[in-house]
Amino acid sequence: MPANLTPVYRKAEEAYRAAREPAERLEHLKEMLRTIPKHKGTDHLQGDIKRWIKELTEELGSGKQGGKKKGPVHTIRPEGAAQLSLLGAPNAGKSELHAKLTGSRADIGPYPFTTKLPMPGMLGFEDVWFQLVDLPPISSDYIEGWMGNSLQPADGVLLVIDLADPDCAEHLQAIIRQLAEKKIFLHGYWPGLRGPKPVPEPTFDEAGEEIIEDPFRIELPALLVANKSDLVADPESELQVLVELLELDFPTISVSAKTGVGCEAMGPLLFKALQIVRVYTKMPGKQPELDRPFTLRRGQTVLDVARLVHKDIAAGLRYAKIWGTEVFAGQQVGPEHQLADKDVLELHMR
Ligand SMILES: Nc1nc2c(ncn2[C@@H]2O[C@H](COP(=O)(O)OP(=O)(O)OP(=O)(O)O)[C@@H](O)[C@H]2O)c(=O)[nH]1
Ligand SMILES: [Mg+2]
Repeated sequence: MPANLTPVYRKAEEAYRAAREPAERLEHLKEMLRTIPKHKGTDHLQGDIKRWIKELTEELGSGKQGGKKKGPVHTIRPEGAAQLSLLGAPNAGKSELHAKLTGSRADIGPYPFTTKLPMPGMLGFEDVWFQLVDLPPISSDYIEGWMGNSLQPADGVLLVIDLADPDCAEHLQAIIRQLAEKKIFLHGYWPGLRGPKPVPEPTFDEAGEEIIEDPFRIELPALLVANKSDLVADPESELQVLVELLELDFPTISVSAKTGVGCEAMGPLLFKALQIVRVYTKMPGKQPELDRPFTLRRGQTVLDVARLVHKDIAAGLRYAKIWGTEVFAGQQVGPEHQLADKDVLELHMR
């Protein structure tokens, strides 16, 4: 990636990366294209930006003529504490697992390529909801062109394999290769399991300019979900062999979507892996609202909760009173105080 990119461009790029709504991302992409220095060194990047603008414009059905027919939706708007996408080879059991975990009516078929479009569903754990998105399969010779778009809002991936399939190692390698071609990279760093992915040391080109990362690269933590455990005699050792053979560094879980064995562990595992923190708010002198927590991640602060409540509250926030496991009851804390699971917060404004 060439450097020599202006601060204005970098700002647009940062905004693009932070945006989750497709319409918002499209705006930032246009700003990136407008502000990118136009020279040979940025040709490649300009091409990428144009391609993404085209894809998103199609996705949003807002072609130049305005009257273009709206196509199917490939990007699911995130809801709940996190969005997890189900990826895997044809017939691995993604849809059956989706149906089992979320109660969805995902199409399930004993033949490959049953699922054609993304389908959301919600998996509950205690008072937290995770959004699971069932997706079409990836095979050695096919991946949907819009897969990158679809994975943009995802917080993580459930990489579903059919443990009973003798070709499952090859399928897995093919999937990783197909994703890499779309600049999608899976890793095993879930913040609550192995800690967050280390930030690489900066690298420099011959001219001493910092080489910056490709803005369109997607990196996601993945969980290897070994499905159809009901069809193998010893799922754990089978899984172990596969992990060692392919030198995979993803955390694993073995399940049977058919019998439900192992499925109950998914919610608690995601909760831990993503370091979800639940926060309940209360009004002074009133009981906290315990039915609907705000969900954040470990490391997020009182100010982040205020932002979730309302931007005016965030703007006027002075301090909070807090009840929880890591504080004195009713302790007064500032906007930057980091929250712990099940904290109760009373926000005070200027
Ligand atoms: N024995 C057994 N069969 C399963 C299990 N999970 C799924 N199946 C079966 O495997 C076949 C494929 O399941 P699907 O859920 O449609 O697979 P998929 O991965 O969504 O397939 P595509 O949509 O083509 O990518 C169906 O016949 C399911 O009933 C399982 O845990 N055990
Ligand atoms: Mg399916």
